[in-house]
Order: sequence, then structure tokens, then C-alpha cells
Amino acid sequence: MKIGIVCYPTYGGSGVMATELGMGLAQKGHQIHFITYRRPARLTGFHENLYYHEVSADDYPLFEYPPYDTSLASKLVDVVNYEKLDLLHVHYAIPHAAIAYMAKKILLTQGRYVPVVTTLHGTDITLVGSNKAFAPVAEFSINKSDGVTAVSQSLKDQTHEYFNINKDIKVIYNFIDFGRFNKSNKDHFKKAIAPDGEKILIHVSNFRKVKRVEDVIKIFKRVYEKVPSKLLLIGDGPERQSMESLCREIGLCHEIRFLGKQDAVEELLALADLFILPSASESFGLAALEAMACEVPVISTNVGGLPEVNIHGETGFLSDLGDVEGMAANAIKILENPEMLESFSQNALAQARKFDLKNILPQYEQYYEQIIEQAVYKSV
Ligand code: GMT
Repeated sequence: MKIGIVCYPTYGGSGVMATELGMGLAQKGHQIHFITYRRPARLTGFHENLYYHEVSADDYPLFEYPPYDTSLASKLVDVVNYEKLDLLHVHYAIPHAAIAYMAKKILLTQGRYVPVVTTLHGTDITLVGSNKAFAPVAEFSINKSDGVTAVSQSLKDQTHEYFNINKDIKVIYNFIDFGRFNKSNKDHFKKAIAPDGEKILIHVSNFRKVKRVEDVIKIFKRVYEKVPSKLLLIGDGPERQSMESLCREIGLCHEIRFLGKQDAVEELLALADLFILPSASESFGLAALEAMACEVPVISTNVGGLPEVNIHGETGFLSDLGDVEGMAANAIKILENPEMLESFSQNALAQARKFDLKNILPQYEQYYEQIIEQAVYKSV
């Protein structure tokens, strides 16, 4: 198949998933065209069957905001026509589903029907989509997509709760590439970070308010009082500055390391003992899955799709949102009990295997085939 993929090219979960999906499909022989405003962060090196088309939102003195939507729609029309794409797969409904609909309508006037699959990732529904400033367009464009997928059952349910959706939403879970995420031996790194054999706690996010990094630090403070430990904070975003200030206030700067954005996050996960994810909202929790693939148990909230990934009492523990005491107590329970830590690590790996890329990619391929087949009827 010839597939066009639209996504945010950043380190965010939706962009990461879209990129990994494209690379996986290209490896299986499909022709994949990324159509994005920058080369996706995880799209490094050369890949056979993989193409990148950059969308440039040209500026003009009249525009306060360069019209990205118009530039992307025009680019989609151009790439679909020139490359004869069979399908467009857009990730994150806002604004991509609406732009794809516009491109589809333009292409129709030129005699070409290109089906559109929209994948809902989370905040496009839970935070942004339900906002009145976007809701009517989000609902309309989701309904106008030829196919819609959600990354968890919870996100599917929430989409139906917030919007009037008149079509079936297919749940296709996020996935993990075990070729990249696995427990490699990083003892030399571990010694540098925790020279006296301290336990290593880790958190990876985009440091947005929804991730509640403040809770991560509060949990760590309680753990540190009982168990010799270090905390690694990976990623960057709007909350980073105030989190650095918080670490200074509580006097734990030497035990907490801010490592910023990291390309080889799997190398850091491989040396961690526990992953902390106290998010206020999480459609799936890809960061938790990446940790689990590296045999790291997870302490998280029980919001959104997290209970579909992190199994309470097996791969880690789930707590109510904001229950810092509970999450700290659970973390201490695992860290103080070597047998529990070992069995949770193995359970985490076994659970992560359910989301192996090798099992999820064929689900997308079958879904594309089904949507393309239906589109043939629509176009005649
Ligand atoms: O809000 C974010 O964390 C980024 C966002 C994205 O689209 O880049 O992540 C969402 O999509 C990820 C991939 O499907 C999911 O693993 C995250 O759980 C989801 N984030 C939220 O729902 C908050």
C-alpha cells in the first residue's frame, strides 16, 4: 500500500507512535510518505520505502499566525495526486482530521477519492477536543473520517462520552519495538548515577501540567526518606523550571537529575528500578509501556487507559489521582522487597509483550485494507 502519514513531528507520544508505525510498515514493504512540518524526531537515518515531504507554512506580513492548515491541506492534495497514495492516516484529530477532510474534498473535485483514517491519541479528545474552541470541528471531522481508531478502550469510551460519534471506533493499542526497548546491560551507567547501589526511580514526560511532575518529586521525597535512591527526570516542557525550583526548595538537588530530552531513552530505562507516572489524564501511557518493555515496574495513577497497560498488583500499582502518599507507599513496598521487585519486573515484561509491534502492525494493515476496499465503493 501507499500510505501518507500526518503527525506532529515532536517527541510527543502521538508523533512517536506515528513514526514507529511508518517505519514498521516501510520495513514490511509498504510505501510510506510522512507529510509533516519538520522531520519527525524519531525518524533518523535512511529507510527504504520511506519518504518525507515537508510542509512549509509560508509567512506574510498580514498573517499573525502562518496558516499551517492551508499549507498542509495543499501539500496533502499535491502528495496524494503525485504519489498516487491509497490512504491518508492522520494522527491526533486536531487539526489533522479536519485538514485531511478538506484535502479529500478537493481531491474529489479532481476525480480522486482518498480515504482518511484518523487515530485519536488522547489530549486531542480529553483536553483539546472537548474545549469549545475546537469541539464542533473535532466532532465533525472525526465523523467524516473513513476510519477512526483509538489507542485504548478508555479513549474510545471517552470519545463517545464527549462527542456524538456516528461511526465505529476501532481500538488498536499502541505498541512497542522490542528490537529497541529491552533490558540491556548498562551497569557502567548505573554505577555513575548510583555509586552506592541506590535504587533508581525514573520519570519520562513532556513536563506538561497533566503529567504532574510535582507529584513525582513529592513521591520521590517520601521514598528517599526510607530507601537510598536517586530520581532521573527525562524530558522537557513548560513545568521544568518550576520543578527545578521545587527540588532546590526541598533540598534534594543532588539526588534528582534533570536529563532533558534524550534520544536513547531506552538506555536510561534499562538501568531504572521503578517508573513513576502520576498523570492526571493518560489515554494509554506509552512511556509506561516503554519502561515495562525494559523490565521496569510502574507506579501510576488509575486514570484513562493506564489500567489497560499497568496491571495493579502485577506489573506495578495503581492509585487515585493525587494520592502521593499511596503511590510513595507502593513504591517503597516494591523497592524494599527484592522478590517482589523481581517478579513485578518479569510481569511487566510479559505484559509489554502483548503490545509487541509484531502483533499490532498487522491490525493496522488489515484495517487499512478494509477502509480502502470500502472507499472503492464510495468513489463509484
Ligand atoms: O499529551 C501527551 O502526553 C502527548 C500526547 C501526544 O499525542 O503526543 O500523548 C497522548 O498520546 C500518547 C500516544 O498515543 C499516549 O500514550 C498518551 O497517553 C497520550 N497522553 C494523554 O492522554 C495525556
